[in-house]
Amino acid sequence: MPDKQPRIPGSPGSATPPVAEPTTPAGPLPPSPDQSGPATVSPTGQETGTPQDKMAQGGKFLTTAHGARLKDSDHSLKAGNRGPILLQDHHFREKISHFDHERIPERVVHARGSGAHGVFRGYGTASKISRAGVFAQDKETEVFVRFSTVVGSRGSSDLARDTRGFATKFYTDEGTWDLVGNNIPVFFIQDALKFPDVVHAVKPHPDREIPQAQSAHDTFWDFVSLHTEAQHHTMWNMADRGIPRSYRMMEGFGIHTFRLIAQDGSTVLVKFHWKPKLGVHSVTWEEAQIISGADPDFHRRDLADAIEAGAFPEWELGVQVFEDTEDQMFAGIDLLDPTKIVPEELVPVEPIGKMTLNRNTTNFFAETEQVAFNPNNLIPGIDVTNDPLLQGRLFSYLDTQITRLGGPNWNQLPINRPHAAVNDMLRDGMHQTAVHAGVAPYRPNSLDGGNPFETPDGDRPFIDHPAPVPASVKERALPASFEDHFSQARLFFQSLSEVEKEHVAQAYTFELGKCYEQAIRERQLKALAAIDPTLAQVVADGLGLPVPKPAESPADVVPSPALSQVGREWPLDGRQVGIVVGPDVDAGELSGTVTSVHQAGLVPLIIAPSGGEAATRLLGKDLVAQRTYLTARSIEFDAVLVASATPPAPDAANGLDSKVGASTPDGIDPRVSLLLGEVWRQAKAIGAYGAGEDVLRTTGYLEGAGVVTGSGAEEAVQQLLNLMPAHRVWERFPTTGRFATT
Ligand code: HDE
Repeated sequence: MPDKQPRIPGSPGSATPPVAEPTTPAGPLPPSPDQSGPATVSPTGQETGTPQDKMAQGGKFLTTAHGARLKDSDHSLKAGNRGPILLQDHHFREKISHFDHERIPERVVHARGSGAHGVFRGYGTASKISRAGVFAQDKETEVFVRFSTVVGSRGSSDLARDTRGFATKFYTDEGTWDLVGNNIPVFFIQDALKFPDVVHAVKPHPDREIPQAQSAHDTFWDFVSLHTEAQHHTMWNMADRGIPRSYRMMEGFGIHTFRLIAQDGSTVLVKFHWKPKLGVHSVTWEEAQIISGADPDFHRRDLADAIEAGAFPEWELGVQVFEDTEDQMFAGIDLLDPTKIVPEELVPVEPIGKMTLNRNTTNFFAETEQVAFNPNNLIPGIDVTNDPLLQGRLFSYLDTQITRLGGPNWNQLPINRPHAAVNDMLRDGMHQTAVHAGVAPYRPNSLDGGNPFETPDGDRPFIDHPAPVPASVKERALPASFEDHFSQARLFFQSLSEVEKEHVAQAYTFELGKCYEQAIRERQLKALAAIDPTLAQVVADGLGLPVPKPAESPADVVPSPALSQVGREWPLDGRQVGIVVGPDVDAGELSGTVTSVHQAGLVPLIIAPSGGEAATRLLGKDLVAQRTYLTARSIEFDAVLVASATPPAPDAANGLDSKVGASTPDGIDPRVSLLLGEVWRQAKAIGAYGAGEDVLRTTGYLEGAGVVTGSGAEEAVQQLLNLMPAHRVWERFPTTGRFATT
């Protein structure tokens, strides 16, 4: 890699490979500098002092799993070179048998995910309401975060319209705390007993196992239109929140109300919020669809690349704090109902710490796949409430890991090991890796000196808070306050900008249009009419159906502007700028452009007619073409800058590049024309300088909103950077006026 250009993340391995197969035996290469494995603690949380690079494979030579060196791994042991394989070929049997068992069951939900290591630093602001040490001022705690989609299987696309998981493991010195949340602050259901129902409904149909990773099908809409407590969550899914731009640009929510306990035993109720430094942003539906074909690993790549580039993703953890009253209500909102939010305008989110993700995983399976979260993992100072959804989760997670991770000792997998000393009396079981000492794993005992002892109050035990349980009867019922299924769906919709409302209407129309059964569409339209008659009307028009009359008029709601993504400006860390160049590009000027983009904290990606030595001849030895007209696609760029003329390259002639449509303006490579058309529709900033301006003129984009030019490269880059903090050129999105006054 030439050294003038910043290193572009994503290269495999930590060293550049030679063309010829290496012949000198050497030890394993170190991981890339951005990577790290789990902390080197023992299965029971003792620091081992083992250096990270001594944790995995060692030695120069290929061995069996038992360490015997092998001479030949290309040929099985046979009775003569034309004969059958011999049963005694241990290397063959071991290699094939292990391979046969490489897969473990994927998660029932949240199978597709991506993780990273980081650190959480407390601000100290929560210390007065919680005794948890993790919140203490400047206290640093290691974390591991796994983001996920809910519905799809492990290999599904990152950009399915779906809720995203946002699960954080805090390895605190008082035990592990798991905050297992989502990017949407409400859930589909109110009672955990309904979880298998909603999941069975959204998963592919059981007969044909289609569609994969989608909610646009009959069983999903059948369920949510009947079980209308799902309508609020569904509204968020149909909004742009269902297709995030990046994991780095998502909020996270604990959803349930939790209880914090202070040093003096006093309590408050809280809702947890993660606020991303980069703001909340989404892709367009067109982008989501292109991504699912062109780069299904889009979110996974974005997270890893950003960390490798040093653009460390950051979130502030905040809490909405409520008095721990007997009725657990706030302003008429039942705090135990997980389908309700409390608008931030009513109760602001108070920041209590910051999380920075700064290390990529070394091994996806060992870390991201084997990590096991559990809402039961609580620490002194943080406790649960009686939210009926949370109560059910307290059973499910421990149970699911036993199947998924093959036994009861999943806590001992390196990524799940606590960083606090463990002295439990759990023994034996499948895959036991701790070598427990002593003879008396029972209490009381005298043979092991009475160890381990129960913790006295002064030594920070976890105390189940003695919350009063109201006098009651056993019944299968929810409080009456849980019966309002529509007013907050309306509140959310009414809080969106006009463009965002158009997107919601489009999403409903698309999803319901994909259902085969008209009865299901009609039933869902009824629910929409109860939420927002204008939305119901627009969707009904789109479906060619009459709009139902609501049984009663929709509730009066006060919008919460904090729920909209439009109208603010955000930092640009790690955003990608595509710089399109043609055969006449001025390499000196281009070098300055690349440097300016990089110095602003963004990732410049040069898109040249071709790569390799041809690109070196064009760009000089200091610059590299990271993309070619053939490989580039609009979805990976947050903005595009055209730096020269872009005449057709030979590999597009006669329809050779199949992504190109038939017609293109004269003198422009059809791939460049396609790229500009897509970024235009996606409302991204577009810039040009020099002969690049003619490219925009010829393609018809020069005069449009959010299109900037400069007398020189420097000015063009600056103007482009000025546009980008708003995330999109919002005025470029078409609106119909249908939602102008609703
Ligand atoms: Fe989960 N959920 N869930 N869930 N959930 C799982 O646990 C479950 C719920 C969430 O990256 C499973 O280890 C029930 C709400 C995330 O590994 C399983 C109910 C919220 C993840 C399970 C819920 C979540 C899971 C599957 C209804 C947001 C992925 C594999 C009571 C607050 C964690 C596993 C990761 C995973 C059960 C509802 C978030 C089956 C029964 C509400 C982020 O145990």
